[in-house]
Amino acid sequence: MGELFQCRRVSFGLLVLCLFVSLITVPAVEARIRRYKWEVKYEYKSPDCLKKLVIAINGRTPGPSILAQQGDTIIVELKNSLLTENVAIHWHGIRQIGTPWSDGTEGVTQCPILPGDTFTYKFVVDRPGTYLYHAHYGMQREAGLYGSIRVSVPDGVAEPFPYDYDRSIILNDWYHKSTYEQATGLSSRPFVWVGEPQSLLIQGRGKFNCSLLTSPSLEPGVCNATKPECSPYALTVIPGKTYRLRIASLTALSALNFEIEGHNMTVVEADGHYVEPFVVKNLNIYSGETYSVLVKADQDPSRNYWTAVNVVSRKPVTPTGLGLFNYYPNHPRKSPTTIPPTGPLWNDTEYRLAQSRAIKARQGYIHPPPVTSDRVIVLLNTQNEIDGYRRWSVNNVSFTLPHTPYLIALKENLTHAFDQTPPPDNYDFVNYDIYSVAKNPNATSSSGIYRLQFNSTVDIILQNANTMNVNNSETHPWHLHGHDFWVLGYGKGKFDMFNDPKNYNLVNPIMKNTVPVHQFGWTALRFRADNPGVWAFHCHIESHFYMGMGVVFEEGVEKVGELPSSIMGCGETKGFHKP
Ligand SMILES: *[C@@H]1O[C@H](CO)[C@@H](O)[C@H](O)[C@H]1NC(C)=O
Ligand SMILES: *[C@@H]1O[C@H](CO)[C@@H](O)[C@H](O)[C@H]1NC(C)=O
Ligand SMILES: *[C@@H]1O[C@H](CO)[C@@H](O)[C@H](O)[C@H]1NC(C)=O
Ligand SMILES: *[C@@H]1O[C@H](CO)[C@@H](O)[C@H](O)[C@H]1NC(C)=O
Ligand SMILES: *[C@@H]1O[C@H](CO)[C@@H](O)[C@H](O)[C@H]1NC(C)=O
Ligand SMILES: *[C@@H]1O[C@H](CO)[C@@H](O)[C@H](O)[C@H]1NC(C)=O
Ligand SMILES: *[C@@H]1O[C@H](CO)[C@@H](O)[C@H](O)[C@H]1NC(C)=O
Ligand SMILES: *[C@@H]1O[C@H](CO)[C@@H](O)[C@H](O)[C@H]1NC(C)=O
Ligand SMILES: *[C@@H]1O[C@H](CO)[C@@H](O)[C@H](O)[C@H]1NC(C)=O
Ligand SMILES: [Cu+2]
Repeated sequence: MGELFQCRRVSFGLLVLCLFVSLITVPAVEARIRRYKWEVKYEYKSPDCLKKLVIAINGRTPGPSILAQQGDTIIVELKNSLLTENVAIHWHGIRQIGTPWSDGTEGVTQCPILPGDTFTYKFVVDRPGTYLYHAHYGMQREAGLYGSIRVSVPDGVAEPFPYDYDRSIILNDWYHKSTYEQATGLSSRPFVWVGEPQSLLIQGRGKFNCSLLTSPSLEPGVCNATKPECSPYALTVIPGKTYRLRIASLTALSALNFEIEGHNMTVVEADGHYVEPFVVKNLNIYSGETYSVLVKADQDPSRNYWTAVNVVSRKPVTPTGLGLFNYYPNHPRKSPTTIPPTGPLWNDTEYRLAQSRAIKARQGYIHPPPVTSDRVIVLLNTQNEIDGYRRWSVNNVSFTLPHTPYLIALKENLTHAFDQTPPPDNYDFVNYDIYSVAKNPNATSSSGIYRLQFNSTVDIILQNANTMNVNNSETHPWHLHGHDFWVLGYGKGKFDMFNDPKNYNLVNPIMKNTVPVHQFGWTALRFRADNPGVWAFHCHIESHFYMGMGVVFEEGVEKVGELPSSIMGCGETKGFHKP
């Protein structure tokens, strides 16, 4: 039986009273307010044993976890102590219904938070599930500014699967070069690619092989494999118990595969939605996605097992990231003597496509999609150049963020703040060969946005294509702000406007906020434009978004309440900032 939640805003932006209604009982649950005081600061850390500058929250990376219950109001007072750098934090997977200004997307929903300033985010977590937070300014996320959000069901509500313990694990890739050096290379002519990451991190810990460092100028101890800080993450389990692992990926580049040696996993949640359970040996996970899997500690308890992450979809250069599945009471530092899992073949696109297709909404928790849509937007993903600068484009338009955030520009009628010409809804799909190197050396860049009819149903077809290298296409995980969308289907090759929609899953499609478009393939999504605000939709690969791989949707902006002046102060909004 599905639950039904009724939330009523009793005092705008302050308190949301949620009533949980079931067929049997009607208990009233008053939502709580959870306050956090965070200071964002550069610190020296050694996540993979090499000491470098990272951005930490209250001294930690990953930052503190937000643990809340459905309907709670989260208040984060964020102090920017970066000295010379702006910041903004996005609450990934939280729809921000009624609070679009708290989405944390610099240039879209707010001005950046200046060094020394304190900014308060305030929003309601209206659905249970596994979510994330991370920096959304420049390429700052890669510097370590991220963490997890876990929203539990209300008291007295049972989840549709039993488990004994609940653990959150964030997977990441890790670069030794600073985000500045990477961003500079990406926006240079000639182009300097960031390359593959040096390490893979499990819950903020990895192990770089210090012997690979050749620079004689390094002071001793800069790379130190015995630092406790970079000892492998140990997940300690009690024999016989079942663990819910909330696995999330916030990689800058890599698609990952997660595996626990000798243990199967049952997938039960994706991006905050219950999944019709299915068993996997290993799980593909793309940047911005979250999954819950159930694992039973039912193997020989006399030893520990590896947890392993491997790069898939790109030819791996980065070594396997390792952690320990530690059976109590074995020592949590005792490595198994077995060979760690190497994951599926990195280039097995069929395997990844099949796993994507296996993710369906759980019986009893299906929210059926509208059967038709009002508008179809096809987004061709290509790599190209603008005046010799390497870019990513969508329908030949490479996205650039305006200096004045859209939300403010639209509410205040600042029509000069961004390009008023909307980007195209389509591309020349009759003549465009998705398998050949893009022949468009001069794409255009634009800050134009898609304006959606409020409450209309919108289909998005993500169409992948060849990059600027022969026979090469990349996996792009697309993330939508402010919404969950139904995943109607995945396909290979060029989307067929007439036949492919006939095979859409309108029965039990999963709802998600992040979805991959596989190499040379397409992915079809549907959502209802019912959340007043301005929302980014972009590739979650840090360098791709930085290079223009994104779009912005506006819907019902006239319904948005009065904007807080704290989000203003940049671009054309300087005069609106009343401190
Ligand atoms: C670390 O790198 C060195 C130098 O290339 C190599 O000899 C050694 O086997 C590597 N160690 C591991 C654990 O991979
Ligand atoms: C490496 O780290 C260990 C453990 O913290 C410490 O005892 C040792 O002195 C460090 N080595 C160097 C060269 O700094
Ligand atoms: C994992 O699942 C596969 C396929 O269902 C099965 O053959 C295998 O025995 C399972 N392994 C474990 C450790 O349960
Ligand atoms: C996948 O890559 C391996 C080497 O990494 C190669 O041997 C194999 O032929 C590739 N398979 C396909 C289908 O391209
Ligand atoms: C912006 O324009 C709309 C529509 O013309 C109008 O209703 C609204 O009052 C204007 N807002 C401001 C701040 O001028
Ligand atoms: C992109 O623009 C170029 C140059 O104007 C044009 O040749 C190409 O066909 C366009 N590509 C698409 C997919 O519309
Ligand atoms: C691309 O644009 C540049 C600068 O506007 C121009 O010099 C060049 O000829 C153009 N290239 C092509 C292939 O159109
Ligand atoms: C949005 O559309 C749905 C379906 O047509 C309708 O039930 C709902 O009342 C509409 N909501 C608003 C706010 O217009
Ligand atoms: C690209 O792929 C096609 C089809 O698989 C193949 O015929 C061709 O030789 C490949 N080209 C290169 C340069 O690898
Ligand atoms: Cu991408």
